Amino acid sequence: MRATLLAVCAVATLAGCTMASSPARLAAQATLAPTQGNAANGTVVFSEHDGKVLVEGDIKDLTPGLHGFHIHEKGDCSAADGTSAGGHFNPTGAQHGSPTSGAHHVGDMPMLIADANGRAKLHVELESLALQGDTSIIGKAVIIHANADDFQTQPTGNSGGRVACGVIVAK
Ligand SMILES: [Cu+2]
Ligand SMILES: [Zn+2]
Repeated sequence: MRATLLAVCAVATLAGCTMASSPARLAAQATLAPTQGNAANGTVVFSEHDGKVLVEGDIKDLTPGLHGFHIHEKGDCSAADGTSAGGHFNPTGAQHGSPTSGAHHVGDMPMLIADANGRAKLHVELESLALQGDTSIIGKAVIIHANADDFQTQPTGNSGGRVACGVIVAK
């Protein structure tokens, strides 16, 4: 599709190429820093297209295994333990759950899976996230938890302490 648009653009250059300059794609990023006593750090990039948001995470220095991974309601990582970010971002008043099945908070994302070296990469498209409008995640915070998310315990998923936090800013 992109190649096609570029070809059209080349042909239409003399006419100003107005049709090919589609609106800038919305994107946002969070740079995660460890909370006190933890080491996890990395980046998460969000890009919206076709009504979905692609989430691309690259996190290092985790403990190996599963980690709850959410967007929390306040873009405030100032507390040493990350609690300043508040609860899960939940603008629709839903229950906590898995983003891939049934009811869930807007801020619920699939768990991070850290390898033996503590590295976790995530690449997933989520329909519930948005970078504009009432459910926009810009200005909220990404939180990584110490333990796995059971996707059942309300309203947290019982995933333990907060090991990293980063505010989501428009890119
Ligand atoms: Cu969380
Ligand atoms: Zn939740």
